[in-house]
Amino acid sequence: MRASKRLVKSEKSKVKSQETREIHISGAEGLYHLPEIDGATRDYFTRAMTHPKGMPDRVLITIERVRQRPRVVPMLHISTVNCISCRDAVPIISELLSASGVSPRALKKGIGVVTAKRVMRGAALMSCASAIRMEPDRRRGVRVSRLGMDKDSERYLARKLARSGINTLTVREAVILASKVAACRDVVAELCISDDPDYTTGYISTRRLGYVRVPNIKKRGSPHGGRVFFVREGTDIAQIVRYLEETPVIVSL
Ligand code: WAQ
Ligand code: MG
Repeated sequence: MRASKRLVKSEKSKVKSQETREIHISGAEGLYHLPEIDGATRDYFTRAMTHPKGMPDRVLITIERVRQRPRVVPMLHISTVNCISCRDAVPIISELLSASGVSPRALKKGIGVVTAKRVMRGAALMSCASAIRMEPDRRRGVRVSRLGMDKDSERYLARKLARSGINTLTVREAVILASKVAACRDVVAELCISDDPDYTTGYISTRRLGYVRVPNIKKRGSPHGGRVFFVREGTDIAQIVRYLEETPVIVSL
């Protein structure tokens, strides 16, 4: 699902390039069995129409048959760091990502992406050492799709999150996405900040550290956010993009 809104005239004059006229409101994707599709489509529609970023004037819901058997990847271990103010967030993120092989340059540029004025629909791919942007379309980014979780793992995850009072669709979907991304050998780490103005918890994730939640990663009310996947230097980008966008993946315990 993808919901967007065109800017009105007065807002338009402030933006220089044509493509920025459409703003991204929300997007979501999943893997479903045929009998679930009717309900899932309605849920996506409701989400599109009730998003805190406003009312969209275009909602696209694409349904595609997937013939390939999904690859099963492990769910990341979940933890939360103590971060009481957004001033503390950068040092915390820096320490975690540096320890995972992200260079200071890539770190700085990556933070720039997730705090930039213009919110991308997908994620940036960034070389973890040279900080070069690698995604084919830098305006759109790479959209992770065809991902889900098996029912048993979903129940386990929901119970686990409920014990910490964080059993929300937002967290469950983020854990699933981060687990699919982390299972890609050529991705070193992920950094995520929600673009929802009132959602101030972000995360960093790596195969080794797992899914590390960072509360107060941004100021309340900020409409900025995004995702960066730091990739191994000199890797086959087309192959990574194909995995993220097209390979069906089920996250499991
Ligand atoms: N593929 C790639 N990038 C995406 C995708 C996707 N499927 N979905 C979202 N993004 C990018 C895009 O640039 C968005 O602007 C940005 O991420 C944020 O998306 O444990 O809700 O859906 O409490 O706003 C983190 C949960 C929630 C932390 C993240 O992201 C926690 C969230 P949002
Ligand atoms: Mg959002």
